[in-house]
Amino acid sequence: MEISRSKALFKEAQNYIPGGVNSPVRAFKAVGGDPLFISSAKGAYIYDEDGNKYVDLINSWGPMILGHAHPEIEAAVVEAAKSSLSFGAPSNREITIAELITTMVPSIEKVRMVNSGTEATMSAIRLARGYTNRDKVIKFEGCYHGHGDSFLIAAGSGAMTMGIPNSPGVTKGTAEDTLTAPFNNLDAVRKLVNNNPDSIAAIIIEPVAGNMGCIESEKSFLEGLRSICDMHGIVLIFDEVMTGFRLAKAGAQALYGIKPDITTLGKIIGGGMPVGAYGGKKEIMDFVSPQGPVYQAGTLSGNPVAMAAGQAMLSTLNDNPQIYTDLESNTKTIVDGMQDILNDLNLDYTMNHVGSMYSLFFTNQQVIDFETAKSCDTALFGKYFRGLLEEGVYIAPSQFETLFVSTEIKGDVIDHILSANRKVLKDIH
Ligand code: HOZ
Repeated sequence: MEISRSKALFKEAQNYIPGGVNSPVRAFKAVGGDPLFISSAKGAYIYDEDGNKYVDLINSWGPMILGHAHPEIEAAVVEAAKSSLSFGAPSNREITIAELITTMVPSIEKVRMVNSGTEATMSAIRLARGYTNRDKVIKFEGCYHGHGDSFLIAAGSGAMTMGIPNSPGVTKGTAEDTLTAPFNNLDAVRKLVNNNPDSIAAIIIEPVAGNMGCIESEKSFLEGLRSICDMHGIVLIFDEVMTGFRLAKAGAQALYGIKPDITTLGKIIGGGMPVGAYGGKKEIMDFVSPQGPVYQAGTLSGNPVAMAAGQAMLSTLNDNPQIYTDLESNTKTIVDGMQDILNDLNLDYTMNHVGSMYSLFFTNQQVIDFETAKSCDTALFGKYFRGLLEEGVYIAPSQFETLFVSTEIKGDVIDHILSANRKVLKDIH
């Protein structure tokens, strides 16, 4: 495969951009080789600057659930752009999307729009702290909630990929206010809560973890968190930046039947534009400024073009529930097919799969938390990644990310994914 133009662009980019990329995982450091510079994408496919075509299983890390350049979303953006790219003042679209979100996600009674998932999670814990008048938060090892200081403690995703789950630059004071527990371990949470009476403002969790690969929560674990929070006046925050509008209209909380106090959203909510949101119980959300004392603001928050994209995306999902059934069954076809290949080759790997998210882990252990995710053979993953690229399949360049299936990944595209996997898995062993 010829990627000389991507190589040249990467070299040039490093003169002006730290590491040549605007988000670390994209540098391919964990898998070796040079990152692809992308020139366009349509439907199930993404095209690099050298004209190579790949099936896209990253889908912009989740937002492109309907595939790339979806006609209705594109049209909504073009139409909105004609009336100015930004107002910095309230507009009608903000009401429409807020109403849509509160309808689709029943635990959200009021919602505040921001510009990214990181902003959403940072704001959500400030709100929880202001509401409870407490300082500490509990997060889970390997969960990633964006790059806010409080969350770069035992963080997954790019931080884990780069081997820096605790970042320099986070002050000792901030780090001390973040307590961590192993994912799926309720006893550890009970212990933290008992050892820190009346000082925990929030427990934040990805109900289906997507940032140490895809790992499902046990239902009893989430139910246990809900009852600990109720018992101790702690705000339960579900970070559904990845899972929101993906696993169901109402996200993972609908799958588990558990209502968090606050939900953070991102990715799909913007249809590919930079949008995030946090919302939840009215009583808590009314603590947000200007209604309440907890300050949070943004020049581009509620941006009209971004709201138009989000509205087109969410209303398509809301009006077509069949999308979720199809996504789930297409993902199952991929996962079952891969499992058959792994069994035929007598290979000992773990596949995790929830709805349209899945991960193949290069370990013979069951992957249920950060420790088991870390048991993976990342060098072998690198070989697998590079092999798939050669076969025209683009997956996340890290063992510690999940893959996202779009509605465009079906039929022949699935056949291509499976035949590429058969060849590559055979080759690398
Ligand atoms: N780390 C994010 C996904 N879990 C974003 C990665 C990227 O956009 O490069």
